[in-house]
Amino acid sequence: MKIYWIHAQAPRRVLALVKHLGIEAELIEQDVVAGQMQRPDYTALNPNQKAPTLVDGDLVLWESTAIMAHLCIRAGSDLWPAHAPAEQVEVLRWLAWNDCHWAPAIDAHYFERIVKARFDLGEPDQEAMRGREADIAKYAAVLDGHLRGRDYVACGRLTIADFQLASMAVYWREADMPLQPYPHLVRWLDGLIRIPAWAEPWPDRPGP
Ligand SMILES: N[C@@H](CCC(=O)N[C@@H](CS)C(=O)NCC(=O)O)C(=O)O
Repeated sequence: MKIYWIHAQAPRRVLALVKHLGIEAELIEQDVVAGQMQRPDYTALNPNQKAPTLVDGDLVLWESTAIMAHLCIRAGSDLWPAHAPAEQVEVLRWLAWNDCHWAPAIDAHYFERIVKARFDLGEPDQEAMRGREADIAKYAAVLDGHLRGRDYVACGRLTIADFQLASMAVYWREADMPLQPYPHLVRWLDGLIRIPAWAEPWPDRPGP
């Protein structure tokens, strides 16, 4: 099995899961700055020219959510509840909520503060971050309310929904995301970081 990745939040979910489940895979970093994902051989695998991409025998799969589900099925892990339809619905609700509401609310802070610094893309655009703060307040309140009395987002245990929702929010302090007023959300994020594979997901460097 091969997994193509870059140092960014969607591949981070997949790399953390690979490590957490002890899956054997060849992890191949792509040079995003050199445009490696725009090359024809990579584009043939992933026409979006993004990471992650998984190749498992004849299966070529992109979208980190689908890749996480595939890895769980292959490893027999209930982080994706393949044999429990009601739990699947519960996890799917949060995966969809992430992609439609939570990620778009927090991605400006993640991009402006984390990605720009990582890839040397210049100064953060304060206005871009300020423009998202109303949405952050709205959706952080939803997640915080849900996490009151819960340690995980779905099914009362760790699932791929936790990795999905936390992949940008894990950087909330460095990214200045205004999440301090949401104690249950902060407790959940601080709890996840005690999972070794979540705290250190990268094959080639320490830290989150
Ligand atoms: N929805 C996709 C997102 C893929 C994506 O946007 N990947 C980003 C990194 S988080 C990427 O490859 N960016 C590099 C680029 O756009 O050139 C997934 O979950 O896999």
